Amino acid sequence: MFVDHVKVYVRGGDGGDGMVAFRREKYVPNGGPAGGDGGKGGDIVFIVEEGLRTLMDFRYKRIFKADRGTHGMSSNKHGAKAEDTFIKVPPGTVVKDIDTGETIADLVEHGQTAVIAKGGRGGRGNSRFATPANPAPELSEKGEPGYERNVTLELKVLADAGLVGFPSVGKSTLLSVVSAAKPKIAEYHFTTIVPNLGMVETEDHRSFVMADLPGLIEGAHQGVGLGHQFLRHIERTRVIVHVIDMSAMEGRDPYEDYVTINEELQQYNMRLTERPQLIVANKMDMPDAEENLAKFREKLPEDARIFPISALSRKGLSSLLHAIADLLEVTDEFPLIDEEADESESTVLYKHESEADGFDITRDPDGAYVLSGYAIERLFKMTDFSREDSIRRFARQMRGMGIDDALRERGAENGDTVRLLEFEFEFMD
Ligand SMILES: Nc1nc2c(ncn2[C@@H]2O[C@H](COP(=O)(O)OP(=O)(O)OP(=O)(O)O)[C@@H](O)[C@H]2O)c(=O)[nH]1
Ligand SMILES: [Mg+2]
Repeated sequence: MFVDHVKVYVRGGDGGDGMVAFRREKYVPNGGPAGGDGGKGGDIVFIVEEGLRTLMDFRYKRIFKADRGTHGMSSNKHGAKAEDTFIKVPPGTVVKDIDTGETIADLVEHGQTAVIAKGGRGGRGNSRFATPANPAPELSEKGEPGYERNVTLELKVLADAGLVGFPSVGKSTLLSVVSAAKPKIAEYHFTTIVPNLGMVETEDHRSFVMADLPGLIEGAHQGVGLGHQFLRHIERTRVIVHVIDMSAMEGRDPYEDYVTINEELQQYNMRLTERPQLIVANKMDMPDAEENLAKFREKLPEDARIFPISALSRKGLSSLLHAIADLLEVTDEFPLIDEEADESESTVLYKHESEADGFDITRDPDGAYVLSGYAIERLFKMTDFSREDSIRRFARQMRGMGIDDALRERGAENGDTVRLLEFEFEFMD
């Protein structure tokens, strides 16, 4: 089975915890704070590996977590940063955040990388919290939790020219005779289930990448046949090479084939029809082909560019390749069609970051106030509640975020229960 669309959960490593420690030196009874910071958690980084052609590897492994940073140590030793976790993806992988719908990365070139989930920063050790008023704080932060997100990976083949057409019209055969690619060829339909790429060189030494795409049939845009998962690949090709079986030996009319496929392209996405298209009349070695071609021509506009070939007997190929190369020279790259005006370098933007300062207050059936929100939960997870100083700092920060005021506004009074994640505390006015 060909996998070109998967959902994956990624999570950066947690930061290491900061340490509470004090210097212990001979003859110095109470040394200053000496707790080191925790190390940063590892990032989840996607990296393009040229040799990969599918997202098959993600079929069974869909959860990726990076390592956590080491905890801070005494004598102001900082914890080590965790190694980043690199995950290989094939060229043409588009990564989207499922929650925001935003495209995070468009990974094209070999070795290209994108941070998909950042590791959390290390918690600060108590040395960092020393002030003149509190020179020996019993206070350190826990590591920041790693960032997490659910993403989809979509594979969009990167090719200059894409072969489209009904099944068995000879797309793979054509690719096999103009490039070194060895796609599977057979007379049954849907022989090709994975797009194949081949490097084509014209006689005058111009080269381009040609993709042999799985056959399309009526209703493909709605998922019929191998469905529109393959139409997606066409989005990336600059020139469409529309292959038609002129022998009509399967009983279909070549002109109707032509119309049907173009309608599928258009229904899948209007903008596919903006792409320059060449028509290849294949199987011209067959008995009725000339006659069929003449009828076909009549129904098409005068200036339609039709290239009669026989992929099997290798006829008519060089003028076709020249024409494709010429067309590529005057055709720009197409941007990803479904991109929602997203040009920003947003490699690491998380949904919760945009709502970083917000928080929600709801009520449980028992009347307790329930606090939620990314920032407050993060703060909570980074607080070491076993220490007085840490608890006091947490209370200060909550006040700073406006949470106390908001609770009061909602009617909270002294002694009321407030819940946050799995913990409860009393509201104190
Ligand atoms: N006579 C003749 N047969 C051809 C020609 N090109 C391809 N064929 C035959 O047509 C059949 C289908 O060829 P493929 O190249 O597998 O067709 P395809 O378009 O890739 O088909 P799918 O992958 O199923 O979409 C095979 O039996 C080929 O040998 C040609 O120029 N002339
Ligand atoms: Mg094929």
